[in-house]
Amino acid sequence: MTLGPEPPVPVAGNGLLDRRLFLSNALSFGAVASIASGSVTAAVPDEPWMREPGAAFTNYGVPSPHEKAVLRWISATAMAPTNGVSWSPLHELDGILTPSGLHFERHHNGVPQIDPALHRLVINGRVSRPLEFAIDALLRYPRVSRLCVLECGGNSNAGWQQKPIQTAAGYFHGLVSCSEWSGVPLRLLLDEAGLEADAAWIVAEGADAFGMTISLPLPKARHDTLLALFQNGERLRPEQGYPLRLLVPGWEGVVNVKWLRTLTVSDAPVMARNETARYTELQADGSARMFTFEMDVKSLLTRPSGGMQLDGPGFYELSGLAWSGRGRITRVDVSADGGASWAEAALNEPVLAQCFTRFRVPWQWNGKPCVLQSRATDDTGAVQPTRAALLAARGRHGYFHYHAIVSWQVDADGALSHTYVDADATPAATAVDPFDADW
Ligand SMILES: Nc1nc2c(c(=O)[nH]1)N[C@H]1C(S)=C(S)[C@@H](COP(=O)(O)O)O[C@H]1N2
Ligand SMILES: [Mo]
Repeated sequence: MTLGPEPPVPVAGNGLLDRRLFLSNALSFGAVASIASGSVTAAVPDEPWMREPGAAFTNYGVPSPHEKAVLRWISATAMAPTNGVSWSPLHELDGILTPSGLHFERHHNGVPQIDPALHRLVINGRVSRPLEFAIDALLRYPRVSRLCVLECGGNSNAGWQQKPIQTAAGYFHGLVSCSEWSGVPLRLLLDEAGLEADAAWIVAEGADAFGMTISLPLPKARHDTLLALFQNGERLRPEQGYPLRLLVPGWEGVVNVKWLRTLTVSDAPVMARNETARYTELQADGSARMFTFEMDVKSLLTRPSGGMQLDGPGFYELSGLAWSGRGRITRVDVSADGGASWAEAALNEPVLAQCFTRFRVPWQWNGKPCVLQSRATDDTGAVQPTRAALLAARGRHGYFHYHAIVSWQVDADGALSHTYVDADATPAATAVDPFDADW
């Protein structure tokens, strides 16, 4: 790294700078660039809002009216308005926590309005004592809290399409959100009910008008699965499963059953629609991928990202999110030359297993067209694949678990768009019908 007034030497192609730039006492930001709006010559004038008292206290705060464009983007059809998703605006957010009101949603048939006084959780099946719990009773059990992501298995699935989709980063990758969840370890209640010798799976059912059932292997249910009652400090939002949901850290969204009603212990999976017709994928060799519970290592640059506009050559911070359902992020590399060279990004603390990790890297843009990418590695050694490698491994029948490196094209005028850097030689197996979308 260069000291003094000299600009720092790039560590990778097209102006990527050393991640320790801001940590070094020897370097000042002024050595890189000045982004200030101007220099001050006169006294700073008072603003109108300094001359009268501000607004009164509120019982429940809401964001500034100037931030009203920061919204979830809803995709549901007019024919079935209660079956669809809403995407988290990841490109508008910073840090690792998703505000509860911006957590992505996936409902198969709307959000039930449940009276917690009437709601019950039943544990039955292969247990020695079938049990019923009122919410008030569950609130008396010991709880644990943990930060972790929840990601739909269908997140980012537009990546399987032959043409790069042009939409904001969050409206392409935002079927993932990160919260602090608090609740009762499921193990406590299973042990209280007493598991029978052949117990191997748990079939969970929600209380919405979808009649959703899904099977969860018992080891994961006993390992770290939570009966979540709280999200980001307050009780769950109705959209996230109020008053009670399963929280299965690192596993695909569909097993995180909302509005949880029954847990039936069984010796085999139930083979419901969402584990046979959906979340199961035909492979090139004729076999099918099933019960692909763990979400893979993944990352994307959120700022800047597709649809954004750079304000001329000069200094930018590249920032994004990395996560892995299998463990902790150990490293994120960023490229500004389409993957030809890489600079290691700084990881903001905390860096936790199955949680969003925020990464940042300083960048000096020279004003020429280039391609920005990020590549995450987790503590199992898994490295986020290129799109070409993912297509080669999974074929063209893919719909779920798309986690390839994301490429943002920067044009000479500073406009960013989504691009694929590898030529897409293999023809798509089937045309993707956007109205047949299912997550
Ligand atoms: N009861 C019930 N649970 C459900 C669903 C649902 O429609 N009904 N959708 C599932 C799917 S596919 C996903 S991705 C997650 C989404 O959780 P969220 O809406 O809190 O983001 O909930 C899962 N649990
Ligand atoms: Mo999902």
